[in-house]
Amino acid sequence: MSPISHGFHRRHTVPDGAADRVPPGQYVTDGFPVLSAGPTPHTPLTEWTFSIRQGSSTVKSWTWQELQQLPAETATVDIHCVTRWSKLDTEWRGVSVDTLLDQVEHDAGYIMAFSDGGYTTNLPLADVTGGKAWVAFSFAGAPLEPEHGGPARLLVPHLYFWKSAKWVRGLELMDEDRPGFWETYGYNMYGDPWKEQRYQGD
Ligand SMILES: Nc1nc2c(c(=O)[nH]1)N[C@H]1C(S)=C(S)[C@@H](COP(=O)(O)O)O[C@H]1N2
Ligand SMILES: [Mo]
Repeated sequence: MSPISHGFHRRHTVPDGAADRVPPGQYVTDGFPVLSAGPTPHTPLTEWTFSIRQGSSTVKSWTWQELQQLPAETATVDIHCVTRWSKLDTEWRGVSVDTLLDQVEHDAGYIMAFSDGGYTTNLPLADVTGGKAWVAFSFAGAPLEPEHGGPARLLVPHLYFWKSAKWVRGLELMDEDRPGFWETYGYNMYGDPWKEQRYQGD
C-alpha cells in the first residue's frame, strides 16, 4: 500500500471510460451475485409455457419450443441491482417482449410479470416495449443458469434488476399499476437507477 494514503480505497474500479455508465450509489462488480427471495424452481421444459394473461383468461401462450422458434436477439447491456452492484456489458440472448406482445391485441398501460415460485413485479407497458425488454434464456453464450432465472427470465436492464423477474412464466396485462412482490414491501413502483428510485417515496 502507498505510504501516502487518503484512507480512501475503491473496493471496485470502474473500467476506463465507463464512469458515466454507473448510476449514483452503485459500484461495478465482475461477479454475478445471486439474489433470490426463495428457493430456485426447476420446472421441466416440457411443462414450461410463457403466457400473456388479461384478467382471469390467458390470451396467448407459447411452449418452450414455440418460444425458441421466435426470432431471438442478442442484448449487451449494463445491469444495476438495488443492493448497489452494477455489472457492465452483460450479454444475453432472448426474445424481445415486443415480439410477444405484437401477437396480442390489447390497450393495457401496465404489466405484472409473474414467475414460478410466486414472484411478481410490475412495470409500465412503455418500459417493456420499444426494444427495452426481453425474455432471456441465455447468458454469456450459455443457457441461463437456474440460479440466475433459467430457463428464462425477464430482462429490463434500464430499471433496477428486481424488475427482471427470474423464472418468468408470463405477463399479466393491467389497466392500472399495482405493486408486485418487492413493491409491496416498500420498493419503488418504478425503479429508475439513474434517479435512485430504490424505495417508496424516492
Ligand atoms: N423470481 C424472482 N425473480 C427475481 C428475484 C427473486 O427473488 N425471484 N430477485 C430480483 C432481484 S432483487 C434481483 S437483484 C435480481 C437478481 O438476479 P440474479 O440473482 O441473477 O443476480 O433478480 C430479481 N428477480
Ligand atoms: Mo435486487
